[in-house]
Order: sequence, then structure tokens, then C-alpha cells
Amino acid sequence: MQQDRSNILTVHPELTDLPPLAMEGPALDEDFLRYFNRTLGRDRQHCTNHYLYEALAYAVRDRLMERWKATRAAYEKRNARRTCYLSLEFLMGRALGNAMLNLDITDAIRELLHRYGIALEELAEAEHDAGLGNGGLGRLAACFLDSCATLQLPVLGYGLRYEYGMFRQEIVDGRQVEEPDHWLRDGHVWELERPEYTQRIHFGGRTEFYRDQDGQQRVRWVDTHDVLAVPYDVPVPGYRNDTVNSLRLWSASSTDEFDLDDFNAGDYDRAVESKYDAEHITMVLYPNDASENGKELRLRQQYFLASASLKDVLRRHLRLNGTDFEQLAERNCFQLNDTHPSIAVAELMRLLVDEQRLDWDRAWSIVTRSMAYTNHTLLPEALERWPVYLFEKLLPRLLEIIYEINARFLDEVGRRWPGDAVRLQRMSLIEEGDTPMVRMAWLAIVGSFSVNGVAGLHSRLLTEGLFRDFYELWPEKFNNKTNGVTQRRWLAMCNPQLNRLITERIGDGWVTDLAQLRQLEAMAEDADFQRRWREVKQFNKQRLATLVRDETGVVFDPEALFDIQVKRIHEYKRQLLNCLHVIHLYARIKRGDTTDWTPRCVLIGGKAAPGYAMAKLIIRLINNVARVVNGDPDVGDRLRVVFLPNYRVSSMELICPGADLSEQISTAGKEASGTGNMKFMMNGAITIGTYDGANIEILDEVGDDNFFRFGLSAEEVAATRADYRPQAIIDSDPDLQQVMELLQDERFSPGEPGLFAPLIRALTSPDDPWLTLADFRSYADAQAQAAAAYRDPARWTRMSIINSARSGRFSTDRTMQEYNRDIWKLEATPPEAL
Ligand code: B1H
Repeated sequence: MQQDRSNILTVHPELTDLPPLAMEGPALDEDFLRYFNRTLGRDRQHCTNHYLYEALAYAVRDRLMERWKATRAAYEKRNARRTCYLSLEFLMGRALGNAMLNLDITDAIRELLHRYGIALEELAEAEHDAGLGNGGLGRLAACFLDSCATLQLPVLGYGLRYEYGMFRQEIVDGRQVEEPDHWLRDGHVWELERPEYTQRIHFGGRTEFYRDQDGQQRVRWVDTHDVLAVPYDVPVPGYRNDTVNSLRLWSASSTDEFDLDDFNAGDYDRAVESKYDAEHITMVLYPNDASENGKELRLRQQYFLASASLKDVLRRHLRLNGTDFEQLAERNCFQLNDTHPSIAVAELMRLLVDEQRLDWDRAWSIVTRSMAYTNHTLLPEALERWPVYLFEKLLPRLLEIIYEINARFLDEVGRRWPGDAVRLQRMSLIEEGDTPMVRMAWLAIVGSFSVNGVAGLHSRLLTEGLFRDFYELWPEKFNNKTNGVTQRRWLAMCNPQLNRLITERIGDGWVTDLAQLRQLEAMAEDADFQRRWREVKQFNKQRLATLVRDETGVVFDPEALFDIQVKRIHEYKRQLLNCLHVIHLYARIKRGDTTDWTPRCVLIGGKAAPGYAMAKLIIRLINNVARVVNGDPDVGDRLRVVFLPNYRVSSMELICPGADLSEQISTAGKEASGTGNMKFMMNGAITIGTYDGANIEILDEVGDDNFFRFGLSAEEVAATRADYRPQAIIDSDPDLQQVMELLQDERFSPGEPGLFAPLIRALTSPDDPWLTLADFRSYADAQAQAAAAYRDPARWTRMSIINSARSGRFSTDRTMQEYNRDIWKLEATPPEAL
């Protein structure tokens, strides 16, 4: 242990109490040059964007650092109640632009770089995305943190510091190729290692009874294989309010003595192997969005996160409150981001009962007053269940605790519904069968005081379907919290032109109060404002067209309708439906059906899980269709199609400002919320969408005149599936017939007959769960309406303004206020004075 030097601070407070750094150009400039020349030690040959970026990032980070300390000091001083947001994913993207925006130094920095002939954008591009998430769920966590910092809520993110984030997607001959994302390779400016808060995490071993000093029989977990969890803190700045919250990411490291034991016993291989095993835990993010894969290493990751985070909270609790464990529930709330960290329910019981020696009921009362669970999907393939045998091997003590929780819970169910054996079976935390499984969602519900879905429809479907039994037992636990996105990143930062125009008209209050965008509505018909609005969109479309040309070689004309679908590739999201429509447009062009044509540029982007064959085949189809369409001289500039490789947070920052039409076309009832839909709306794109997820709430805000709705409702989907006859649909629709013929006759798979047969089979199967063909006609009609609307610029611009003006509800500031009002009950706590 290092010597504690805090006594000298009473004599020399200046050691830690530095005067705050100046925020003006000259001070920033001086720091920038010092970091480049002295800290990084670079000279002429190293004057690359990367080192210049690093020097700049350090200068910016210094300004965060002092605010970070002041924020921690305030939380500590008030012993503030906190929420710990536990998530296996935080899809943060880049940090520099966000930090500059929030510190209000973007202009000063742009100017100082300009004097050296450097464009800020070029340096910003040198930063790797922190891609520690798959998609919506991970990005939502990042937006939540942003809003909590801006609202000055004491919310701490807990996650994993994966060495490799979401893979980099390359497209080779139309196929997805995954490349590792070694994002930390060039160093990471935005983290602070905190080895002093290292925790020891147990795996394996066995349990045994023993008697403690008071003669009480207790259980201990012994012969474990331990792994160290080393925290790295990432600053999360609030918007111009001096608050800087924390994201604490755990990195796995081997325990030295564990290595040494084997080493000294002469078993060198084993010593190395165990080090290897330990450090594997946080090696890589699992890249399967919305489907679980049941790998042992994933369960290790989940327990590693839960245990390290809870131990960290307990450490702090013991320091601030001693053994007053009532205060643990009073001062802490744990929000579980899906079931992925839900083993925390059992782990907190273990820590309280085994390690702190509380009796079971007292511990259970603390757990169930502090845990809250958010569900993000109804898809059965994403419902986490872990084989009991895996638990037995990896986490034997946790399994015993889960059994005990289950026994007591089933008692309660039995008292409420005597003799209802079937219900007991349905509700048991253990699913019986050849391979008994632990149902993680059930564990999360039983252990939490709040259970929420992420959009109105989703939350309702949860209580009516998947969680119905639990809703009957505890209706008061269930609530809805519609998702949002942060307008700081997704409008103010990524769309500076629109930011300026809006601010010029209504002031900048919208940056922290998005509802203020409503004031734009009064200008929706104003010809001058419309003209300015179009100019901004045109500028952003040009910027996007440049990206598309650089990445794919395909030229987009900014006058055309930019029709965009970016999100993970998944059958339920129906990129195939989009593709069928593109083929339909192509067929129309080929047959000369082009009167009143609206030129259209279609962009599709997103990653497929590496093991998801159908999703990968969909990527191939899009690429092949793009090749045929873009290469056919008959098409001219009526239609362009691209698949944009490696879709990620930083590409969305260029994409959503340049979009006209936002494709949100999931099978109704399947997309829990969606959040890309909100980013597009905020930036003035108009949605073509099904009645699903948060689309419903977007439609509620803008009305039918400002939204292209199509397709079956969730209820109609359920009814249709019983008697679905896709062949009859094809037979009755000549357009669809022609599309299917083009697909079948190998037009898009020259030299590879049968390549797309699996897609055709899926589409035409009466068992197609996604009912793609059922929605084709109404989709194509809605697309025709969109095309017609686009030909009337005044009308389109009005729709665009109204979408942006009514996007206020979809700020995560609103979402976080609702979580706080209904679940967390935290007090806004500003930092200590700098
Ligand atoms: C969402 C996931 C998800 N729902 C499992 N579920 C994962 C499930 O790696 N895994 O095992 C990863 C991710 N992600 C998304 O959450 C929903 O599909 C969206 O509709 C929603 O907007 C988003 C945020 O709530």
C-alpha cells in the first residue's frame, strides 16, 4: 500500500487545489504546444494528425479533469444518493467533439488550429470510435450518461473495458469481412487508470459450510480461481455546467500469486495459461445484437462486471456509512441494462449474506429496494437463459443463492395461486428440461422493484405477453420509459449548420430543453426560413455524398431524395423489404414506367453478427443489387444504391444530418423502440415506418401528414401469422411478381445460381415470422407518396421542419427525468466551485 500523504494537504492545500485553467484561445494554444512538444515529445517528422489530435485532446482533458474532481467532491460531500447504470455495452463513439461542445471551447480551438492551417475536423477524425457496444442498447447507455451529466444527476456508468470493440466491417466482393477493432492500440487519452480501486473476482471452486465466531452456520466459497478487475474511468461531461460524471470500465488482469503458485510448482504452461484465461475476460465485445449466444466467456464477463461494480459500491459504502446497510439501499440504485448484468441480483445477496453476514431477509429487502431492470427486446432469441451446469461449474455459490431466491419466490406464487402447478412451472427461475436453465429475465424481475420497457407499445406487449404472470403478481413494478437520444451529440454537435440556423431564430435554450424546438413550427411555412432550412440540408447532403463517394466510389446527387436505412442487419428490421422496393424501382425504370420520377439515392448500412448467415446474405444481396443498378445505363441518375461499409457512431454523425427519408420498417411488434428514428427526426428527416416501437410515438407527435406510415399493426401481425399465404400475395400483385422474378432469374447473382435461394425461400414461406411480403404493397405505396411529396419542395420542407420542431419528446433529457422521477429519485447536485 502506498503511503497516504493526505496529511501534507492540510499544510500545502495548493498541492491539489490548483486555480482553474483558462478557457481562452491563448491558454489552450500554449497547452496544445506543450503537450505536442514536451509530453508527447514529437517534432517535425511526427506532425501527423494523430499526434496533433493527442496533444489537443490532452489540452481539452485538463479542463475536464478539474471539473471531474469538483463533481466527485460534491457527490462525496453530500453523500449523494446515486444510480449505478450497469451495462455490458457503452457505445460512446468519439469524445473530443463532445468535450469541446460541452466546455464551450469549440470555436476557440477551431480558430487556434486554423492559424496553423489545420482543420479541426481532420484532427477529430484521428480519434478511434469507442465502439464498446453493438447498436441501440449500447448507444442508449451513452446518451443516458450524457443527459445525466447535463442534468447534474449522480449517475455512474459501470461497464467493461474491452480490448477489442465492435469489429470493423469491410465489404469484399459484396461480402462482409470482419476485422478486429484494436481501438486502444494508439493509446487512449480519455481514460484514467484507477489501480487503487482494483477488485478481486472469484470463479469456480466449491462451497462449504462453516461456523462463524458467533456459532452461526454460514457458507463460504472456496478454492476459487480469482481474477483482478482494474477500473479505468472515462469522464462524462455535462453541457456547460461544470459537472463531469464518470464511466467506470473494468479490465481483467491476472492475480500475481495465482500465477506464481503454478509457476513455483514447475507448471509454467499452466501459470501462463491462467494469466491468459484471466485476461481473456475483457478481450472482446460479443458482436451479436439482440440474440444471445450462450458462450461461457460471456457469462464470465457478466459476472465479472456485476461483482466488480457491486464490490466497488460496497467499498465506498463502508467508507462513507460504515456497516449501516439500510443506507446502502437509501443511497444506491442499480439500473440493469437488460438482463446482461442481472446476475447482480444474486451477487449482491452473496456479498451481503456471506461476506457482510446479514440475515437473508434483511439482505433481500436491501437488494429488492435497490435493483431496477430495463427490458430491451421481446425477441425470444435474445432472452437470456444459462444452463444450470455452467453456473454450477463457474459460479457454484451464485447458483445456490438463485435456488434459494427461487424457493422463496415460488412459495409466494403458491400462496397467491394455490394448486396452480403450471403457473409455478412457468414462473420458476429454473426452466426444467433435459438441460435445466436459469431464466435471467425472471431473476431480474423478481430481484427488482421496477421493470420497464423502452417505448409505449413495447411496455404494453411485455405486460400482456412475456411478463404477464409477473404483471399479475406485481402490477406496481411495471412501467414504461420511452427511449431518447441526446440532442447535444445528435443535433448540436453533428449538425453545426442547423444548430446555427435554429439558434439564430429561437436562441440556444433547446440544447438543454429540446421542447423549445416547438417554436420553429411558427416558421414552417415561412418562405425565407424554408429556403435557409433547405440550404442547410443541401449542405449536409453534399457532405454525406462526399463520404459515400470516398467509401464506395458511387456518386450521389444532393438534389435527389436521400433514402436511408442504417442499423444492425437483422431479419426483423427488414432491410430485405427495402431491397425489394429498390428492385421494384429498378423494374419500373427498365419497363419505362418513369413519368414524374423522383430521383432517389438509397443508402443502407449496418453490421451483421458474424454467425448470422441470413443477415450476411442480405448484405450480399444489397451489394449485388447496387452493382447492377449503378452500372445500368438505362437507370441514369434516377436511382443510386449503396451499401455503406462499417456503419458506426461517427458515420451516423454525418449520415443523419444529410437524410431526407428515414427507413424504420421493422415488422410491427418486433422493434422495442429504435433510436435511430429519433436522430433522423431531430435532423429533419421524414420517417417511412411501420406502427412499431417509438415510431408510434413519433407519429403521435407529427401526425399522419408528416409521416409515411404503412404496414400491419402488431395486432394484425399476430392475426396474419395464423394464416399467411405469401404466394397468394405475390400472385395478386404484378409489381411484386416482377420483383420476385428478377430475384429468381439470377439477375443479381450472375454466375452464382441459387445464391439467394435461402432469401427467396424465407420470403415465400408461410412460416416467415417477419411477414415481409405482407407489407410490400403498402410499403411501395407509401414510398410513392414520399416520392410525390419530395417533388413539392415547399411541402417537403414544411414536413421536415415540423419533424424537427416536434422531436422534443425524444431527448434523453426527458427520458432521464422520467427515470429519476419514477425510479431513481436522485437530487441534482452541482459540483463544488472550481
Ligand atoms: C436491443 C438488444 C440486445 N434490444 C442482446 N436488445 C445483446 C440484446 O449482445 N447481446 O447479447 C445485445 C443487444 N438490443 C435494442 O435496444 C432494441 O432492439 C432497440 O429497439 C432499442 O431501441 C434499443 C435500446 O432500447
